[in-house]
Amino acid sequence: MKTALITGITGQDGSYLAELLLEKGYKVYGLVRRTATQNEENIAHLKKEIELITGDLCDLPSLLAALQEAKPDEVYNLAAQSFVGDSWSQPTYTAEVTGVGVLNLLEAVRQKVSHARFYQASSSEMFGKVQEIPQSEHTAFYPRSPYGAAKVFGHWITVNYRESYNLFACSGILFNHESPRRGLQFVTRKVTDAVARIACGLQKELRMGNLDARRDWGFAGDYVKAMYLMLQQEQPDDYVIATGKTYTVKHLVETAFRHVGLSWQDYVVIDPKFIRPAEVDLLLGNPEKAKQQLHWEPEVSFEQLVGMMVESDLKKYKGKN
Ligand code: NDP
Ligand code: GDR
Repeated sequence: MKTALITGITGQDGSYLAELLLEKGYKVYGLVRRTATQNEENIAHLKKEIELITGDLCDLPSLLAALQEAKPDEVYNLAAQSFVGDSWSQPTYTAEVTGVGVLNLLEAVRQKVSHARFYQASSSEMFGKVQEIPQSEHTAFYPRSPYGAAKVFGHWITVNYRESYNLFACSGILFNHESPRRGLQFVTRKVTDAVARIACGLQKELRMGNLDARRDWGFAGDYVKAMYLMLQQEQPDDYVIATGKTYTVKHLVETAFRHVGLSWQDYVVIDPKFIRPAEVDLLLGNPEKAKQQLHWEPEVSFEQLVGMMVESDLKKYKGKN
């Protein structure tokens, strides 16, 4: 039986990855932060099957202890301050968790379980200002936020540990991926949650930022399969994971409102509060390498994804008015 340690197990991706690895017969450990309130909604259904270890990416001793306890064959580093918008108001914190935190975990792996395979959650936000369309493993990085800059550090330090210490370390450069478990701050879930509330008579308007930004949106359940596949290859490498299709935020809004038979123009208000100091205008990934080498394909379309998220939010609010 293989053993995996997942950091960020309480997040969107952590919970889907834990399900996948349990299905494959892994023993799964999850690193969780000490919190004053319970925030384990995404993993509540898995609590009997996984082992949780308290630790923090910013606390090296806790990482060393976690690896000593779990002795994993595979380490998936999904933990991060992951909300781009907040990375301007908390830039140092974001750099420490999302950037230096990766180094802490790599160092702990090197010292405790140097045979283990390591996955780093890199991001299409590293591409930032458009250098090339579509973006592939060869596209230059030009991050546009403290989050993007921290992820570039995390990405390169992973490459550096692979080349310096011969660690089996991979980075997945994942484009936006969403699900009913997505945090409410992110644009897809903010929109589907608001559409459900509006349809149920619980909310009157939806305040949004830049509707012209374009994103390559996929389904988180599909994307965690790519993480697993990367660590099963003969050689460690980096891969872009994307759908190869891009849509505007406006199209997302339109699709979600249409799903409940409403017209978005009647409800959406532009609020400068949600406009970012610098924007990533266009993300469109080229997943060819992953298709060829990992035999990975996204299965859920954009329409299906938005429909799935609106339906899940509707279920929550129906009958609440
Ligand atoms: P979430 O924001 O849903 O989850 C982040 C997780 O990190 C949570 O479990 C959170 O714990 C944990 N965490 C935050 N800070 C720390 C810390 N200091 N120490 C330990 N754990 C911490 O993110 P996603 O699941 O969406 O994304 C997973 C990873 O993939 C992230 O690294 C993200 O940056 C990256 N990524 C995501 C993409 C996406 O579209 N979803 C695309 C590309 C990359 P808590 O519950 O306590 O807050
Ligand atoms: P992103 O995701 O920044 O791409 O990072 P987010 O959903 O926050 O924003 C996507 C785009 O929508 C625009 N936008 C708004 N965004 C939010 N959150 N709220 C709004 O009201 C709003 N109005 C317009 C944004 O300006 C942006 O252009 C996500 C995170 O999961 C990262 O961790 C991950 O690395 C990248 O995806 C790939």
